[in-house]
Amino acid sequence: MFSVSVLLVGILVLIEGSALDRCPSHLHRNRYLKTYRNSCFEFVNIEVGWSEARDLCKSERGHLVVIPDQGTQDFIYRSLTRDLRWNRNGVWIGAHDLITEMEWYWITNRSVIWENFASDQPSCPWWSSCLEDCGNLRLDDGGRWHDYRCKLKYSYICQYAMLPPTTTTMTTTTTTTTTTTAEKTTGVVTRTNPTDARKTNPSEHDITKSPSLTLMQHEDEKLSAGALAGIIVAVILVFVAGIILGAIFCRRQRRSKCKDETLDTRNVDTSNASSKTETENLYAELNSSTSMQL
Ligand SMILES: [Ca+2]
Repeated sequence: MFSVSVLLVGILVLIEGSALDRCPSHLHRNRYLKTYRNSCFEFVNIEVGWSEARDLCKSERGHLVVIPDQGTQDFIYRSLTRDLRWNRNGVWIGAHDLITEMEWYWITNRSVIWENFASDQPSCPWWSSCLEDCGNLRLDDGGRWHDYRCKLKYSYICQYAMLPPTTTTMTTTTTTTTTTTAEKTTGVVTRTNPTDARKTNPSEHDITKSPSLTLMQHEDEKLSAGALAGIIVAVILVFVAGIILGAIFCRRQRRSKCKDETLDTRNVDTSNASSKTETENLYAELNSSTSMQL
């Protein structure tokens, strides 16, 4: 009896959901909520002062938008102009110099390193009281930044950290069993999802991990390989025997044919000799009769 069991384990990693699904669940899903890299951005089209905008973003567990590079700047400007057709002249961003004049920080307490201020911005001329401490992205100046008085009212953009991607690991186990006896051969193929199996029979998952079962599977595979090799050798032997028998048969057929041809040739020679003797006898009788007449 041969018993063959093959255990296949596949691991499928699925990353589910779109980028918007990774935004905080309390945010409204609409055209004003967008994603870029690992952040969600909410474009708020109501006009408030900078401090109020800051507090509103914070109350939603976010912060005023931080623009650390050209890529983010392009995303914000493209969203406002091309996608949302923003009908305001400017929006509040998270840059400010509220702590120390002309030392600009983001709302996240990081220094403003990459910046997109207009050529004459930020400004603090000697004759002014330098009250312009809040950053404003100007749509009427190609998206460049200006420092504005924080009490002015503008729309604003809140930024939120994306939730980590959802990763699901699914393990699939395939078991094939074949049993062969002298009287009959039975093949059984079953596919088992271990997740379902654990639900119905918790102990089954542990059995598949048993070292003794793994050893039995290896022994079965060895037996199967031996049986296959035996079948191949038997087929080769039968094939070779057929070739040899065929060659012997053909050789005998050729010999029989040659004998027949030789016998036919001999019969022809004998017939020719007999005809020759009869001709000679007739010729002799003719000569004898001619000489008697003379
Ligand atoms: Ca200032």
